[in-house]
Amino acid sequence: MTKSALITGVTGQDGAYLAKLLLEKGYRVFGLIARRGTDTLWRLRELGIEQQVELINGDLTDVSSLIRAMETSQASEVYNLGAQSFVATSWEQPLLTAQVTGVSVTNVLEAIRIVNPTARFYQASTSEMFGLIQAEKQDEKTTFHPRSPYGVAKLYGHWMTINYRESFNIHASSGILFNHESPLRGIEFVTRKVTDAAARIKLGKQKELRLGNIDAKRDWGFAGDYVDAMWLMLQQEQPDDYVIATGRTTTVRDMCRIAFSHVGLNYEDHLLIDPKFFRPAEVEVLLGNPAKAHEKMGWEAKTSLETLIIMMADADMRRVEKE
Ligand code: NDP
Ligand code: GDR
Repeated sequence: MTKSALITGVTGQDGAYLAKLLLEKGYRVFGLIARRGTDTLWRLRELGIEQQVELINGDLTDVSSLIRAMETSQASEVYNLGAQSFVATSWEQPLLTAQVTGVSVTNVLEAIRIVNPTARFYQASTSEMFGLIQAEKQDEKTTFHPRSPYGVAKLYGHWMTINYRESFNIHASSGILFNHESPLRGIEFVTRKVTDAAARIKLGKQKELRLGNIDAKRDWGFAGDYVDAMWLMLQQEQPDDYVIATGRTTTVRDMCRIAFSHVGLNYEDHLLIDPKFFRPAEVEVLLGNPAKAHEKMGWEAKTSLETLIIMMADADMRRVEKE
């Protein structure tokens, strides 16, 4: 029988890649779509799957719509990727972030409990929960210390996932994913902001790039590799929590260097530091240890940062050229 999956956040970066992966595996893919004033389907269109994903209207903050989505989709796997996911915005809208990124996890878990408690659940947790890091390399046992309202909201969702597993025996897993990027990354995130700027400056459409803390270090991987890990988690006999990362960390500065040199520019000629982009509390460095995911699920990151940034810069060159 054909399996059905429900993805919240299907219009986001990960939602699009995961939908494609599940369609390739023969799933019927349902996606929760929130009402917006503008078109949000561009990523599904870029991957050529807009017609294949079955969209269900709903919002993470409206549990009745989630119950309906569970009933309509008859999903046996639910991937909760929807969130207010931009860290900087979480200081400007902390309560919205708490509702959408935090409390809504319980809405989804409740919809599962009410409609089909045998459905398997994936929660999109994050390395932002480590925040002010308590170990040089972070793994599943590292103590959390979130540094933003976003990180705090995600930590609530992480613990509710574990709590529903322990309380109701729901097959609920939490993927603690480190930063992952792609040509489908939102323009507000630093990698895409940089590759887009490199393309625009190269093509004479922009002069400078303004960034905040370029000494911050991140463990960056490719979103296409990371959605494999989400699926693998729900295929395990037992639900569990997994760190998903590359095990390498790089400064924003060096990531800029890679992007600009790929298009034949020197980033130092164009970069300006703008305090507007500094955060009230910064996560200075993140570095994940994905050993458990490798040992238990055979997962590992396949794409280097250089390959990833070049893929993104090339995609942005093509986009900007077409404008
Ligand atoms: P995006 O910001 O690209 O996508 C977020 C998705 O959530 C969009 O589809 C958005 O819909 C949807 N959404 C927002 N608010 C609501 C709402 N109220 N009701 C229903 N849907 C809503 O995120 P990513 O794809 O990058 O990330 C996916 C998940 O993984 C997120 O939860 C993120 O926090 C988490 N994560 C991401 C990491 C990364 O590096 N990318 C790392 C670790 C965790 P719309 O398009 O309509 O706005
Ligand atoms: P992050 O990603 O906050 O790690 O969250 P982002 O790309 O926004 O920032 C990474 C680092 O770059 C520094 N930075 C800037 N960031 C942005 N966006 N814009 C700038 O101009 C800029 N200048 C410097 C930031 O200060 C930060 O240190 C992402 C999101 O996808 C979350 O949803 C996810 O949970 C985490 O990754 C893991």
